[in-house]
Amino acid sequence: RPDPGLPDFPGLPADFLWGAATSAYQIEGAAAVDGRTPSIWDTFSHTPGAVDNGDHGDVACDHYHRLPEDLDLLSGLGLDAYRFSLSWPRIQPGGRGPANAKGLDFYDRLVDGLLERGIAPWATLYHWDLPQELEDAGGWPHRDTAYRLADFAEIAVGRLGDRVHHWITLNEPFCSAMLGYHVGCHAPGRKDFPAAVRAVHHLLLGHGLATQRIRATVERPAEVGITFNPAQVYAAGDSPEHLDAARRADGMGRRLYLDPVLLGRYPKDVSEDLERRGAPLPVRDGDLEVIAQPLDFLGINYYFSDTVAPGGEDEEPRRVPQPELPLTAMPWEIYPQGMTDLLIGIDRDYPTPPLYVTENGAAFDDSAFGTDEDGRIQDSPRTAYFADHLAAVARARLEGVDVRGYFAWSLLDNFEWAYGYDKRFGVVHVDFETQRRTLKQSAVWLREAARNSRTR
Ligand code: PNW
Repeated sequence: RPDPGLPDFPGLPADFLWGAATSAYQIEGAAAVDGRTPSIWDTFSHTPGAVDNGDHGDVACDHYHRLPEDLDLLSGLGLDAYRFSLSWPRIQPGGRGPANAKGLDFYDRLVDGLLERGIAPWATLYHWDLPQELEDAGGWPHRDTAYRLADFAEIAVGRLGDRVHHWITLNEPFCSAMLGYHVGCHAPGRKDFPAAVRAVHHLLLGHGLATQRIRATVERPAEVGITFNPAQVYAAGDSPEHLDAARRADGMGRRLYLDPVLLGRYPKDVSEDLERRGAPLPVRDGDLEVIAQPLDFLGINYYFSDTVAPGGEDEEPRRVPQPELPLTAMPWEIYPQGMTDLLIGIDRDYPTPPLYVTENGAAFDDSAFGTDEDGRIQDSPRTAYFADHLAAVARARLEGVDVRGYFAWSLLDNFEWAYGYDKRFGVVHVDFETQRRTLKQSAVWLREAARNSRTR
């Protein structure tokens, strides 16, 4: 019988996949251990002024040295799947050449530990930690980097593909390209729009090449997908100018990524716009066939929506704050219906493979919440965020969208990129002085909600 106070999600089937997610640079630490070389995030985070409080991932959650404890923690949450990423500079230092045995051994232990505990491993190949040497050779704006990703995929899948059956090539190429090479708030911190547009194309090319390589390497059937964070855009008004601003924001934030991968072509309005802005997509003959490999699933990360109006910088659409919406600590607006609309829109606009929400979650100032008698942080706003967004996923399913799972971001409080350790997304609290882990109430809620939905 469902516990009182535990919401039921009538749209979610009993075999819905419940998981939690992390990424390598955000949790592992052990930055210079066992042959790992620097990634662009090591360089960037050690650049004065780049990350809040001068934080970096040298130690992070020290997950590399605390693997058994963290696996037990995860096991205690009773989830079906764990999404993690592989550190490229740990597995293939410098981004070229032979594999580093000690780096691969770590992921062997991780995967075996998950399987022993009955948790399905979902591996992301690239969650932003490009080997610095590849950046020095030109990074993602340089075409060769796409081929390097395919070689890395072969190493990773060659070693783990007998046990890992779900592979995600890229996490959020929008962030890698636009935040890394245009806005400059993420590694490598460049501010060069034409370079960022070249990065978009080469990331997607790398995705296609890696997908081909995974399928050529692994004997057992592997499911391959990619994770996007497509913008969910609303127009702030009805005027033709407003609708045009929304079209452009949707073009740069959603269609620029989904069209090539799912339709095999770039959106014409967007590529013309990019040419006009002196930032053409460097497409060569045959690239789009590579990029549009059939996929087994599509990963969607959702945190917030965008409402836009004309008249931003460089004639770009401008984001209009929605003051009636509550905020997380980021501060990001909380709008669960945006997730329903996003999933329905993707299903409507594309021939989509099965969808999975590969990230969703919220940062809150946990120090403002009390603790219960078990020492658990009473993070009810985070629990409410999960509950409201799972309800939003359930509504999309009831509308016929084939969304099959949900990964909470994140298992642990971790290195939140440009914001460092102050922004806490974990369902497990981490004391970064002592490395002590403590469950938050949201973790217990997730466990119970998953169990409830399975036995309904
Ligand atoms: C995602 N934005 O990043 C990443 O996949 C995670 O590694 C990260 O910790 C999580 O979301 C929370 O931020 C994003 O500025 C970073 O729009 C920035 C943005 C979106 C997603």
